[in-house]
Amino acid sequence: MIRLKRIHCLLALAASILLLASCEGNANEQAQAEKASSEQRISQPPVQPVITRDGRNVHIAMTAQVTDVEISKGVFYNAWTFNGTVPGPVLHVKEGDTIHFTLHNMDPDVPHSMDFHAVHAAPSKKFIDIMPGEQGSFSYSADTPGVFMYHCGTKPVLAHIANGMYGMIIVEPKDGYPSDNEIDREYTIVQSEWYKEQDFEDFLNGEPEYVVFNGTDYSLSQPPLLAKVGDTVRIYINNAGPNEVSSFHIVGTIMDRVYLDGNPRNILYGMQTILLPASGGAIVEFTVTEAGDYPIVTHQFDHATKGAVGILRVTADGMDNGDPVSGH
Ligand SMILES: [Cu+2]
Repeated sequence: MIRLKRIHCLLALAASILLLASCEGNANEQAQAEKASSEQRISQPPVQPVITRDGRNVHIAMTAQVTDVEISKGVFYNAWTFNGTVPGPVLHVKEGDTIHFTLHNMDPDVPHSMDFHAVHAAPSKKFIDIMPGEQGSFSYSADTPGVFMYHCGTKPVLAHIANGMYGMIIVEPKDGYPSDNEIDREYTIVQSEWYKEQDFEDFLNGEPEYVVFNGTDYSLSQPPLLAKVGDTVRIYINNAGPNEVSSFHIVGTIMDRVYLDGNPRNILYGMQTILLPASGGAIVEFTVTEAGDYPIVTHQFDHATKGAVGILRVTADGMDNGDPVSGH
């Protein structure tokens, strides 16, 4: 198993031995102290993002941090996160806004960065690494409406996404969606995979241990999502991967409208299942006509069985009736 967080310590140890051969004892002590400190499992409390608006300028301040997150009941993963949660916070901006983004890297060991799929930007200038303990600020305009992934883009990207550094940014169209006035309820779902903790070999060649919605294998069933009979429901969905596609499906209904990648011009009608590539997003809308529990799944049932199941509970008054969830 490769412990990525320790690579720099090993490099420091190697450098110390090469460059300070005459002080071998001191170098070894220093390297060992660094190694010991980096091997302490830290868990930094979640820090709330700070988001303020000034006209068409949106200021977003986020953290990169190491935090234990619960991925199944009683199962914790020492994750690399944005703001201490996986997925990171859902960001909302409007088409035409300028995003002024600041990333504070609280991780004591590893550089991190931010890659917004919602913007045009030179990655070599705007998605650059922020060193441990430092912060960086970047500005970009959000000119394309949609439902986009954001993620850490630091190499190896696979490790940073598999360890939890991703989330959803919604760029609302300047004129809204054609169906806005029909929507009664909205939810956001990010699908992703969990592998063996901090195990790059498993990220690369293994199978996910969990495939989840919103970070855990129970987040959308305990408690269930809710709707009232007759409601039209909108779900913003994004598949963070890092490796698998999603075959997004809601049992017992048909998606009346789908906006692929959340663009109002990419509209499809009457869809049973939508394919979301890794990083892909969509808005799905449907009307629930009968009371009951509607499972939300990826129709790749190995992945659903590994956790990617939610429940939309539809009741006469839209309140939870407290029944045990019934689902797939
Ligand atoms: Cu990162």
